[in-house]
Amino acid sequence: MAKSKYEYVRQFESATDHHLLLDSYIVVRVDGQGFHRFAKEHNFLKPNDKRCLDLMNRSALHVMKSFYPNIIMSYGQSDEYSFVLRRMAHLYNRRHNKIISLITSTFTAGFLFYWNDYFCDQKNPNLIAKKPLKLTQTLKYPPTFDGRCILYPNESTLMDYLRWRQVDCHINNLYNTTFHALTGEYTHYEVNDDDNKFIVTFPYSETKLSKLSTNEATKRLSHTSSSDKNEILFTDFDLNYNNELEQFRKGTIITLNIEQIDRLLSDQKSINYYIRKKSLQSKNSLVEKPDDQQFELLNVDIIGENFWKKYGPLLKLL
Ligand code: DGT
Ligand code: MG
Ligand code: MG
Ligand code: MG
Ligand code: MG
Repeated sequence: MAKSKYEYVRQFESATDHHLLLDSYIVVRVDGQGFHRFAKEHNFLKPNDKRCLDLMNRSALHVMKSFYPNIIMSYGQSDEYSFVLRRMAHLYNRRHNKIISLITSTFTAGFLFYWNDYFCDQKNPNLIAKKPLKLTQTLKYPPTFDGRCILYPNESTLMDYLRWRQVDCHINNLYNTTFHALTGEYTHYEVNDDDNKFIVTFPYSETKLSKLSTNEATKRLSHTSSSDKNEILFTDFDLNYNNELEQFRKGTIITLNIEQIDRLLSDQKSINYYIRKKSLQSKNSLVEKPDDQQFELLNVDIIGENFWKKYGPLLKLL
């Protein structure tokens, strides 16, 4: 086909679309834009709206399935999710612009697509609230996410990156839990042993405890340590922070389950070949899109060594 005289402008693209360094871990982190406002406008429960966190997990799973087998681990908390690409991932020739924009828009599309499954009460039978929740069924405006791409040169910096996000989760969640207990807006979740449903209560909204204003609560918490906050929760509110859901305290790790990891490890050669070739026509059953059951959602500590020992094979695969 004849080229038009305007074709030359394509050359300008190369200046801004670089290829990410080979043989290094690519982490893409997406983060809700202005979610402070989004949470308020949609009456999110405080400090944690499990519906939103579950929806974030669902959206992340959608990303992992879409980009399988390039992403086999991710970590999410609050309004953010980090996706770890395998160091030899070769999707889109590791083009920075493609990777960052596709992962971010795939996540955002998932968040919108699955919204009703979590925020429409009739469809989310796992949550039982002790008083009617304010209607949040309908989106008031389209939520958006920003995305960034970071390269980590080795296993230990990658592990420290994930630890950093989990420490952030812990610090913010302890702060927010204490803050909203002080203001009387705290929501408590308990798992019903009989049917594993979550019972939602609002223990301080109708107590006689004097509720602090936002300013007063901020002042009360300034210069307090973690143990001060634990103490406030325990003595003033009879609340043991360790009994909060692990999902809130630790965030969520999504990985392939151990069998699936072993399966991939046993055929590293062909899977690596596939990743390099990016051939979607491959007949190899290993690269068939996995179903939801092949992934695991974990709310566990990733700061200590235990997780990394148990999931050693995962690191080998990364
Ligand atoms: P950004 O990321 O710079 O555009 O600004 P934000 O407002 O998204 O701030 P960010 O990402 O630092 O913090 C997340 C905000 O989202 C924070 O204000 C708390 C809110 N948020 C996230 N999840 C929940 C939730 O489950 N319940 C409530 N009430 N708020 C939440
Ligand atoms: Mg941000
Ligand atoms: Mg945000
Ligand atoms: Mg955030
Ligand atoms: Mg096109």
